Amino acid sequence: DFVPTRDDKFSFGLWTVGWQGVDVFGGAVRPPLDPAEAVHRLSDLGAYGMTFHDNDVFPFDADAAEKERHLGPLRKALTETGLKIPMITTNLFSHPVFRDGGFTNNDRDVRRFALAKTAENLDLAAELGATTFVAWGGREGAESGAAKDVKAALDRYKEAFDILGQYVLDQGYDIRFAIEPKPNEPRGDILLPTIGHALAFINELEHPELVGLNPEVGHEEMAGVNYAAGIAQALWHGKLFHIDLNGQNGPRFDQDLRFGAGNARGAFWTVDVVEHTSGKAGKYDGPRHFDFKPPRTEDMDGVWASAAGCMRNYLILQQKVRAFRADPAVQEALKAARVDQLAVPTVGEGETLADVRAEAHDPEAMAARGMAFEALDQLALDHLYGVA
Ligand code: GLT
Ligand code: MN
Ligand code: MN
Ligand code: MN
Repeated sequence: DFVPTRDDKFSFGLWTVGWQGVDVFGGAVRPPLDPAEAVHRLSDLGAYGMTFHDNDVFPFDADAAEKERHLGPLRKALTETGLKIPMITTNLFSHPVFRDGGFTNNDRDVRRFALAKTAENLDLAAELGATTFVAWGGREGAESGAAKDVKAALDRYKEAFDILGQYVLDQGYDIRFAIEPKPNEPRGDILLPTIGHALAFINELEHPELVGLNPEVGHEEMAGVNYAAGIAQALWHGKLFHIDLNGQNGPRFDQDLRFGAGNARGAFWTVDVVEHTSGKAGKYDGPRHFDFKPPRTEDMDGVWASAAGCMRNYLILQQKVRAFRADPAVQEALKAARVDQLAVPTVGEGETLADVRAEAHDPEAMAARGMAFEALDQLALDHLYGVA
């Protein structure tokens, strides 16, 4: 049981299992991970895809020949295993040149360099068959007030997506962009800090249809908001292009725990939304992508145990949410909670607001009815805690 297969569509960032444990307080605790080995290990564990930043695979200053020296073995491993590259992203945050960000850097030269670096990586994405291009703007932001003219920065952010979107169209690439919000870390305040900010921003773009979201569990929880509700809204807008699954314990530094660790109840509802939302919102059918950091306590065995744990926890929760939805007691409790009524338009077909106003309303009678949500939620917890 709980053995992942390719059909589960699990994918991992190369930078997750490849994280050497470098943090602000200490250096590497693990050796570098060869991308080709990562492909084989992830494939053996049951993943279907791996994702990466340009500089996870080849160095920042690599020329064409050096890039190919690094890409060759990766391509070979992909062919050997059948593992996919569903998503690629650009590192616009590690090199000192990006100290003030890429697309919104105050320094125009840096912005032009960031655009060129990203376009080059789009070519690679198209070549490797990636259809999603994540844009995490971790360095786009500021620590202080006057340093960043937020309105001008948003002009430049829009300019970048407009130009890159046009490039994708001109090249005929089958690629869509997915913005990944985050409230802070590494910058004091990051632009497009939450799902909501990013959704509103996308409406201002020249090609909004090309741009959606890659929400991360931990990033939304750092902002104190509900991830499952956030991705449900992104789905409702047709903008859930990709997801970063991991674990977090409330508003604190970005923990990037393995999926299912941290806020377990939040993880239950996350899987419920990913697996079951229907109606106007439709269903998410993209990769179940894990963006976690195996804790610095672990050696490489611990890294693979942590990666396997992400998938195992997803499958455990998938079984639990399915059992929850199928449980007759739950279906009864959903009715008692009038969840089905919410799917019915408030004003019926052929009716007008005037009909509603003309109707006799009895707010005291309505007010007397409890919502029966606690009994329903207890059934959910019974399923989550394994006693249903
Ligand atoms: C970085 C960040 C992640 C993003 C990655 C994509 S890089 O590790 O912390 O949340 O998803 O750029
Ligand atoms: Mn994170
Ligand atoms: Mn991260
Ligand atoms: Mn992420």
